[in-house]
Amino acid sequence: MDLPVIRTGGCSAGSCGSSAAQTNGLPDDIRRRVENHPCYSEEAHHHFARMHAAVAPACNIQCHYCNRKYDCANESRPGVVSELLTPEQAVKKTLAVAAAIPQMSVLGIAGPGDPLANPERTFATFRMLAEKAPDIKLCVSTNGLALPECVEELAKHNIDHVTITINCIDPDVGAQIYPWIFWKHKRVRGREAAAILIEQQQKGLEMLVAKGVLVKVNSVMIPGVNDEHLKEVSRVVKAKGAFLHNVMPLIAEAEHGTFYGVMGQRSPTPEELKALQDACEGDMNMMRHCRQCRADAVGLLGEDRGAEFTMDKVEAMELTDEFLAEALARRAALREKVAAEREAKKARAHAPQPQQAVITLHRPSQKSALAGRHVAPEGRPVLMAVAAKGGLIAEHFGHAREFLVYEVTGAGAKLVGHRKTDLYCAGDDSCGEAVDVLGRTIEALEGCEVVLCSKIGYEPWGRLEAAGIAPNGEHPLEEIEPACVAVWHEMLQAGKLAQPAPERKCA
Ligand code: CLF
Ligand code: SF4
Repeated sequence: MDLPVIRTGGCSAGSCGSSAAQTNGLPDDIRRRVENHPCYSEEAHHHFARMHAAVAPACNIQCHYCNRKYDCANESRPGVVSELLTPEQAVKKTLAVAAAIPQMSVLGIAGPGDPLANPERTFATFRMLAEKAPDIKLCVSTNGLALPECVEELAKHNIDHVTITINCIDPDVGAQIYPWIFWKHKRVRGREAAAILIEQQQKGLEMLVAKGVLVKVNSVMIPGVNDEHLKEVSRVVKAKGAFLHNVMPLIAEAEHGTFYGVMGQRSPTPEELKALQDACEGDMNMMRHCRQCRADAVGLLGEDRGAEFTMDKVEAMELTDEFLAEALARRAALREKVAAEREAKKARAHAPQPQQAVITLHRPSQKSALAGRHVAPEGRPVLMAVAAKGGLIAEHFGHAREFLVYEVTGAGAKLVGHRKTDLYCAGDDSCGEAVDVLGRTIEALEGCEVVLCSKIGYEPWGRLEAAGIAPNGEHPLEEIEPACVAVWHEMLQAGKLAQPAPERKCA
């Protein structure tokens, strides 16, 4: 059956996502559990893929940012879930994807409704897949209403990663987000509904943490409704043991037919989103690389290969035991290769950096404490957009579908978000139509001062410069963070960081 969908959050309304993605400094057992998960580890998202099995059509609540005739708000990118799958179909599709994409490490169930409002279908899918492909991690994203009664079952199925979409802990705020819930065979509305949902979410979070399950909390930032309140949400869920918090922007367009879309509720700007994520961060892991995936997403975060794996194509494949064993071996080999590359990267990162200033000290007492330590020079932070592939600056400017945005200082480069773009260069005769697309791409890069890419054409180079963004193609195939820091140092030496960021001109 074809199921058109607008998604607001597969991982429940965008209920999945984070930059805890910082895995350094974690205890070994936790690091091992997240290092190949593209959502729980920022570094992993450069190397590993996930897919979502759309087996869960029903939902037990209504969110104002979701139109279930289309898709789940828990994963907020508008689009259609083209196929609703049976558990058997979902397992076959997962095996086919995992055979074709050795980076595949996670199967998530994130909609199009709520996975735990469809427990038989959800758990049957996980059970069958675990038998056929035990190396694939299982992941689920829920609004949390049915979570407490599902915790035992989740643990029994070895589901180690659970995302709960928590948009509020105050029923008065919740009443502005959730018009109703379906609870104990009745529809409950308004503040009472929000209070029940909040209680279930918090209880579910505590129960999962007590079981040792890694919990990520997704929150949809709704300006004027819960934006300020999310700082308190972040503090509370962190105190209860959530591993990661993912604050995602509301997507509300009238054409999606959602309440917020129709009522003209605005989405946050990238600057507002970053400011809130920064405010929530403290010492909590914040996810900054979430792509608000569809409930039937396939591939690396930021790419969608779903069209390659429609059920008619999957049904035509013969997945013999031998074929599946070979696929399993290919995935294992890829994981070993990535692990070796990461070790090599870590070793390079620990080597002294030529750009860093070394303190030279004269007093003996200072020498003993500080001599030889590297100190980052001072200069203002710079936002840099990167056309990336596999953790490297490996994408042509005109081929980039998105740019990763890093905040760079002398101390390092930190991923703070991404900007989607229409493809500028289609590599065909459509170039004549591409000029407006380039303008939109430049607009999407608002706030960035530099764009790093592997290559860039003459025309976009000039347009970027005219808009006050410096194109940079001097670090092709280099690792992102060191290259960004090198560019920052060049800017520092050129005296560009003494003044405030230049004002942007119109693209
Ligand atoms: Fe899917 Fe969610 Fe699992 Fe990831 S997505 S169920 S945790 S495997 Fe990831 Fe997608 Fe963001 Fe979700 S990028 S929307 S956070
Ligand atoms: Fe839609 Fe239900 Fe997901 Fe809310 S929880 S976004 S209503 S599917």
